Amino acid sequence: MKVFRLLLLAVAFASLPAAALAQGKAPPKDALLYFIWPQNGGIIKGGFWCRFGLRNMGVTHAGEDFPNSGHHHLLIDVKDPLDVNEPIPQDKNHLHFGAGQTEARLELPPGKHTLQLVLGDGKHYPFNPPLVSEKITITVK
Ligand SMILES: [Cu+2]
Repeated sequence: MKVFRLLLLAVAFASLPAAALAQGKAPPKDALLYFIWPQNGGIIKGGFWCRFGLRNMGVTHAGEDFPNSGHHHLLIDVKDPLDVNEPIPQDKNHLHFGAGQTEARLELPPGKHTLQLVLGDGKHYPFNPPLVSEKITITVK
């Protein structure tokens, strides 16, 4: 009887590591993150409003942990791949919209720029697999 009980314990512990290591939450399969504006290849004069689109998930504030929701992040001219095991960096190339904003006024220097949206959870981690928009290129005149 004792042997049987030990065996049960071993099974219970064996199933723990996978759950403990899971970092990002999976987004719903039909979730879609996209730019409403600007569009890929767009030519823009001066400052502009960048508008974020999200389908089949909700927008919340940073720090909030509701299921199937997160806040927007805008990656400007970022070439490094996204690490789903690390929070999204916070600097002039990685903008966080932790108040639940769905648009931002941008003033970028003239030239070509890439923009990409990433949805992050309440702790600023990307989902896993990451929910990202198409990376678009715009030209600022
Ligand atoms: Cu964030």
